[in-house]
Amino acid sequence: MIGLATGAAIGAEFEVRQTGKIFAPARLTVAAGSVVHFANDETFFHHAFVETPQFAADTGDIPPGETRDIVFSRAGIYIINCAIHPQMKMVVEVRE
Ligand SMILES: [Cu+2]
Repeated sequence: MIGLATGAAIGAEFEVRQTGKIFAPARLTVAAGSVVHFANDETFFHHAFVETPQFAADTGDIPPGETRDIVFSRAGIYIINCAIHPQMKMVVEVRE
């Protein structure tokens, strides 16, 4: 169950591409417990992270052509940033 933007079941998987120095899609709605795969389609590093009082996660550097996962365990609306490209942002809405 990859790539669906809405209607997630618990434990569903989603994919975000990092390409053209953007996250695609720019917004994703998932159920709590879902895993999001962050795939780097480019020839340089990306690095996705989220830091809020209620939830934080960090993929570390993602080499070209590789994928790192974040499990969104807690409901909320989170801005995902790239530590390397400050202009790169997306929103993940996590529902109960
Ligand atoms: Cu980046």
